Amino acid sequence: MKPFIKHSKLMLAVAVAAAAFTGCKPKKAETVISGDAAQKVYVAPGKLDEVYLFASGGFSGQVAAYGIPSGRLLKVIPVFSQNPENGWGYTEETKAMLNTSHGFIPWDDAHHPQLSKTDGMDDGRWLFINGNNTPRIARINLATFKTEEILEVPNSGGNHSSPYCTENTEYVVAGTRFSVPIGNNTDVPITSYKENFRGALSFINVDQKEGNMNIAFQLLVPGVDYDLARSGKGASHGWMFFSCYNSEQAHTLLEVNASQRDKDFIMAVNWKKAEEYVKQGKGKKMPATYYHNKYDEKTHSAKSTVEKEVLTLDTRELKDIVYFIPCPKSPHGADVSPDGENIVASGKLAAVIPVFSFKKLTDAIAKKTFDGEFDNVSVVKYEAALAGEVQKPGLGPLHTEFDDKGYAYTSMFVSSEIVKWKVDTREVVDRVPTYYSIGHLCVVGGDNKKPYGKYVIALNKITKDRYLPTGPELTQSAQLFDISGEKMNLLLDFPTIGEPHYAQACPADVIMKNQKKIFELSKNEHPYAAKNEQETKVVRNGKRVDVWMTAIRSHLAPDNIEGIKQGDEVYFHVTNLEQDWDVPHGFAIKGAENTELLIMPGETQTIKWTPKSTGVFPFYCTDFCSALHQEMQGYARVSPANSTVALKYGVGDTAPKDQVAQK
Ligand code: RUQ
Ligand code: CUA
Repeated sequence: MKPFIKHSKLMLAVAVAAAAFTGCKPKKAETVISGDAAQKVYVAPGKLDEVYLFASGGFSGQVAAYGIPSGRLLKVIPVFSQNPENGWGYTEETKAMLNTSHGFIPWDDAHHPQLSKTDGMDDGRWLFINGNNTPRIARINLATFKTEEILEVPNSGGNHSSPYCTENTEYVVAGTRFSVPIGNNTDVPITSYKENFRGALSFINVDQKEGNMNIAFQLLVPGVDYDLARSGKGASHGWMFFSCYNSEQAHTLLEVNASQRDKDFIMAVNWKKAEEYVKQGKGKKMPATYYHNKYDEKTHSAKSTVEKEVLTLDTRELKDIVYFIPCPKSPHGADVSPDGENIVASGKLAAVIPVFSFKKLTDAIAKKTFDGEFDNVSVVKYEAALAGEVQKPGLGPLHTEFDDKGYAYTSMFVSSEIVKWKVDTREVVDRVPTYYSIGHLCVVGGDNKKPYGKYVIALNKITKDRYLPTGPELTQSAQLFDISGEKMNLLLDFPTIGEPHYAQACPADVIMKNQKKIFELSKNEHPYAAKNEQETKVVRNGKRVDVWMTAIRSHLAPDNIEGIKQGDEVYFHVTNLEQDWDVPHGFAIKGAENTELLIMPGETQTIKWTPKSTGVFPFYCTDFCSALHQEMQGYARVSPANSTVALKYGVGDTAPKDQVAQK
């Protein structure tokens, strides 16, 4: 059934390699830093960095933006996890962003940030990132550095080969890592993997104006693990390349059982062909329940919609959409050279790095130079698609990115180094140790048609002795290398939030040109916005009390509220009236059980408060906003449930005056 691959008994070799795979330390932990390294990373106070680095927080579920070369942390952008700093996922407006078909899921494991592309170049519009565990794709607006949309991906498990943009962000592509049972009967024995488990590769259409995402179609593909992907570009525009492991189709002890074969696969996907089939009506609608959450910048609020079906194309029937290329030993990264001609596949347990030629691949497909089929997918002969192999690259190749001078940089997990090699000759020209156990790496614009180059950033798994110790958990870290010369030079270690799983970097001006400084108050369509102090009010509706509040330097309005009763649900809707850059206000009230607010200029945000006792409760602004920030405070009085204290509110002259004590 699988004539093209020898079943060799490599158990021992695998065990040895796997033992080594836990990471080893280069012999010499102290590197010699050349004298000018400090100067190269020194960004003088008041000066701006040259490059933005967007790194995922890995298991933190967030994204962080850093300046390069300084390594300064600029902002943590909350995505999949609640963030009390700014109320993300706690405020009434943002809670819906974390809705899924599994309920409200306020965390995830985020792996691969991906900058949107125009003509194969980072365009500074959006940053996409995958939620791995509860499969979702998020879109961050880079004008505001806010997460604007989160789309759940059905039929997926471990949304890992994801998200990858096509050349003009026609699609964001999300492949499943785990194959799972799909369709109407998913309650099947795990041992029926080969019969019942399938992979799904989702092509998510991106609206070019607003960025809105929708699943255009899903390809149903053989049941293996789809690990990583990259889009074709230039010569290979219209194609997508996925690395696949577990071609053994094992469902238990994959460490051993998925390392049996000499070769797994790269899957080449002709998505232009898939589009044709969709146009011809060959897609089938499949029932599927998944959430689609959108944050509207006008109402400053998120809404969830529940989608009920997904269009699928079955590659068992539509055979000329996908092809397998054999690829040595558990491939991890599948990366495409700037011209789109070379596909670099890194086998975690392989001794060489195979580089496939897009031209040879398409010739082989045209001539049907196949070596049988795997689960109804044609397998192209290895040699027929191969441009050549990088010999003796190091141990444990994972990921490759490219510079502007024709070189590739591959991360080596086991030998803990970056290896530089020439793309056209595949000869290794330099290697440099990383501290320690590098996973991904990131060249500035390293997946673009014209990479910016200059720096490579190592995203390391272990820091051991590199920083002051902080108990059992040490900081996570990245390392910056200068790649402008022949030799790579280490410049800087810098700590990161969470696990810096993967990162993308682009020149600062690409991002800076689109920056938004305020939200226009006149365009605020939040239903509870108070656009000036005259519009502030407090309204009771049964047990619900809504407070239309404003914040401006340096008072909140209203700042005296009476007539709230125990058992009430109080909603503070706070509008920041400022129209100046960098003047947020905060809001907190004693006993608030969820979070504080941090409200940007022109924005309205809401906190729900259910006072648990009677008394007078102070509230105040939490963001130091002016010399009189400390005066930006007020009181809410809470009376017993049966009290007759009337609802009254105001500020200054309008503050409740008939303060005769009521019982
Ligand atoms: S994978 S360390 Cu989750 Cu991006 Cu290669
Ligand atoms: Cu507003 Cu402090």
